Amino acid sequence: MIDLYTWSTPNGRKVSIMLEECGLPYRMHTVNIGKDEQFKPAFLAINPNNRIPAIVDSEGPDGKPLPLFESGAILVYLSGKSGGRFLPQTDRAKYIALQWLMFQMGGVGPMFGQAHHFMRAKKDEIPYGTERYGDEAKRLYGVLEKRLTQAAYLADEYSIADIATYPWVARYEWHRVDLAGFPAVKRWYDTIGARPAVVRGMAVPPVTT
Ligand SMILES: N[C@@H](CCC(=O)N[C@@H](CS)C(=O)NCC(=O)O)C(=O)O
Repeated sequence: MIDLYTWSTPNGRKVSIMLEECGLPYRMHTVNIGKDEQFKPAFLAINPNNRIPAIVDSEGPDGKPLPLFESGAILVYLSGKSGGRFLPQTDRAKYIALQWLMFQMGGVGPMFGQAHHFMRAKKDEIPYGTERYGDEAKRLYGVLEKRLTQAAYLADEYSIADIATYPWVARYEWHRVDLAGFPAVKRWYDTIGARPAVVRGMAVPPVTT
C-alpha cells in the first residue's frame, strides 16, 4: 500500500494523477500547507524538505517501507513499480521523456510557482517579480508550444513528463497566460484533461486553493 501525503497543488496532483493512471492502491493524507502542517515532526520524518508531495510505499523494492519525496523522483518510482508504465521503453524515447520531466521540475514548476507567489500570494504586488516570472512563464509556454507543434505529447507518447506538466498548465489563469495564444499547448491540455485518471487525480484532495 502506498501512503500519499499531499495537498491541492500542482506538485501534489502530479502524484495523484500517476497513482490513478497506474491503478495503484493508495491512501491519501492531507498536509494543509496553508496551516503549516508540512512542518509537523511526523511529516518532516518523511520529507525533511517540508514540502508536499511525499509517499511511503510499505513495500519498497527490498520489501521494506520506502519514504520518497520530490515529485519527479516519485513519478519515476511509480513508473518502475508499475512495470515501466508512462515512461517509454526504448532508451532514446525514455531519455527524451526524462528531459521533459526535468524541464518541468527545474523550469515550469519553480517559475510558475514564483509567478503565482508574486501575482497572487502578495497583497501588495511587487512589479519586478510579477514581470520577471510572468515573462519567464510565457517563455516556457513558448518552448512547450514549439515542442507540442512537433509532437502529440512532450515525449512522443503520453508519459510522466505530461503528467508532471499538466497540473501546472491547469493553473494558466494564475500565471496570467491565455492559452488561445498557445494553440498546440491548448490541444495537448484538452487531450490530457479528458483522461478519466487525470480527472480523478486532479480532484485529490477534494478541496480548492
Ligand atoms: N521540488 C518539489 C517542490 C514541492 C513543493 O514546492 N511543494 C509545495 C506545494 S506545490 C509545498 O509543499 N510548499 C510548502 C512550503 O512552501 O512550505 C517537488 O516537486 O516535489
